[in-house]
Parts: sequence; structure tokens; C-alpha cells
Amino acid sequence: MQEALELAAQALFLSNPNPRVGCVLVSPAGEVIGRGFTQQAGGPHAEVVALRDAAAHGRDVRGATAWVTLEPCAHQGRTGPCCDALLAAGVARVVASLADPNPLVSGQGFARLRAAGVQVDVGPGAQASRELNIGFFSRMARARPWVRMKAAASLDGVTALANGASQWITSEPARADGHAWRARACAVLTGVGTVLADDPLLNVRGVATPRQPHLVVLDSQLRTPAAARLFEVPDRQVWIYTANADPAAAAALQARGAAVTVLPDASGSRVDLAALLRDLARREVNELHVEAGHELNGAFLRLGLVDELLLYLAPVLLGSGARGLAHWGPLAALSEGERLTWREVRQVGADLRVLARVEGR
Ligand code: AOF
Ligand code: ZN
Repeated sequence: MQEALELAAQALFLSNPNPRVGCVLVSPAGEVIGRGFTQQAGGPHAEVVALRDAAAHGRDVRGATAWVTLEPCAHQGRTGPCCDALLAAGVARVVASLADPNPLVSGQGFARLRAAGVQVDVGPGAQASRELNIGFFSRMARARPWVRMKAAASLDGVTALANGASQWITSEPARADGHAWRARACAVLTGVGTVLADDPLLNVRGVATPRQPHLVVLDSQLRTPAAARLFEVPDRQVWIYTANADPAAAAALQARGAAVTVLPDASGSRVDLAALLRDLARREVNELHVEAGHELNGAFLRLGLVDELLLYLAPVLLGSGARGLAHWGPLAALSEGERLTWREVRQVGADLRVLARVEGR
């Protein structure tokens, strides 16, 4: 199962919005006879890739055990059911890390295999498989993406000077690492303030990836310039969410290829962030990578919509009068703070990378 998990990790940038799944086929004699991991959406699943691998080498799969990091699917989606492929090949036993949370599949894959006389065992590698697919599980179980907020700050938590200057607080290795985190996300999200201030591309650069994450821009008044550079990135969609229902304002952005969605909150002047996350789940966003300024970061935190923080801390102090990571106070008591648990702290180049998860997620 360890090898199946390593295969699954190879689908990290590839299989979105499909879960990252790995499969190892082992003969009755104990030899590995096929390996596979999930391909691009619409392409074959891990089990089918492993079966094809075995067939390509002329290896007999009858009586084999399939070690797979997720329940084999039983439904007809973009591809045919993996259960049927495993049964047709004569697999005798399936060991799966955990059940597929997709309601189209959940439990039915195991049931179909057992009904056909296949021995099914569930559990090994469950935690690692779930972590690898944290966004997929979030979308299936909560109907919203896993929200990872990325920021770069000084050691004293400053993300920009009072005059807005923020490029570049952290060093090149930390920025490159940030691109790898973008690459695994289904979508990157930012605010119109960042678009106007930096004219960013917000795509993946310097990391080999077969696909680009889509881009979400929160723009309550539709101030995104039609000439913004973000429209020049090929092979991704741009989704603009707004509270401005003026069709003429939307038309110029639609002409640049963006999809414009009007989703006001109760005040009517801002985007409803909870509804936004529901809509992104509908668009099959598993992991949402938020790279925004302190206002939008604060709005997400205030509403309890952040799951995880990815923070790069540079060895510099930038002092007061500067902007923090998120603007969402002032709090009346320490107990009102958002509590986190450390996931990982490591050095990346000259900077520290801190992964912290909101308590209870
Ligand atoms: C598997 N093995 O490697 C993966 C599975 O539209 P489709 O046909 O590609 O099906 C997508 C669904 O299949 C996805 O939502 C999830 O439930 C399951 N993913 N299943 O047997 C795999 N990636
Ligand atoms: Zn499948």
C-alpha cells in the first residue's frame, strides 16, 4: 500500500478534480505485476492504468490482489467502472485504503466486488490517502473546497508596508515552493485589490505541471481591467464573482473569456463568501489556494471559512504601521482568536514554511 500511495502522489498536479489514487497489482506468487495512478479527468483511473500496465507486459492478472488507495468505482462517469475492469481481469482480492466519499460510488464498489466473490479488505493507508485527497473529501462531505490560505510575511507577521509595497518579502526558493502549492490546487483565488495593485498572472511557473489551476477573482464592483495580464494565461478558466449586477460591466470581462457570477451577500455590496465556496464545489474545486490581500484574508477568517494556512516567514522585521496577514479584528478577548494546530514547520531557502490547520478541521 505504501507503493500505491507513492503512485497516488504522482497524480498530485494531474488528476484534478478527480482524487489522487494509486494501484499496485500483486500476483498470487507475490510479484508486482502492474502499477498505475489516476490520469487527467476523462482519462483512465488508477486500477485501469495498472491493468493495462500488466497487459502491456503480458502478465496474467487472474488471482491477483489489487492494492488501491480508494474504493474502486462502480459508476459510469467520464470513464467506465473500475470494479468491472478488475472483475473482468479475474482479480481475487482488493485491499483499499478507504471508501470513496462520492455518493455515486460510496460502498457500492465494495458491495459489487464482494457480490462477485472478491475478498475485500479496507483500511491500510487510510489516513495518508485522505490527506492526499483532502480537497476531494472536503468537496464530497461538506460541499465546499478545502481552503488553504497562502501568505508571505516577515517574522513579525507583516505582509506589506503601509504604502502597499510587498514584493518581495521572501526569497526565491520560497516563491518557487509556493508555485508547487498552486499547482496542486484546482483553483487559485485572489481579490480585485491584488489585481489592481500587482497585475499578477497567478498561474504556475517554474514547476512542471500538466495543467494550470483555474483563477477566481473576487470583484464586488467589477473593477477588473479588461487589459489585466491574468486574461493572457492560456489553458485555464477565469471565474469572476461580483455583487454588481450591471450586465454592461460584465460584458467587457466576458469578452475576455471570463465567466462572471453575481453572488451578493445580505448587504448587497459584497460577494457572499459561503455561497461562493458552494459554487466552487459545484465547479468541482477540491483545493482552493487563496492568495489575497489582508482585507479578503480577514473576510475569509472572520467567517470561519479557512481550513489551513500556508505561511512563508522571512527572517526580517518590518515593524509597525505595516499590514498584517489578515484584517479582521479587533477582538475583545484572546479567546476569540482562531486556534490553529501546527502541521509542519520547515526551512525553505532562507525562509520558514509553516503549515497550520484551523482547530477541528
Ligand atoms: C477509482 N479509481 O483512480 C479514481 C476514482 O468521471 P470519472 O469516470 O473519471 O469518475 C470520477 C469519480 O471516480 C470521482 O469522483 C471519484 O469518485 C472516483 N475516482 N475512482 O476507482 C481512481 N480517481
Ligand atoms: Zn474508477
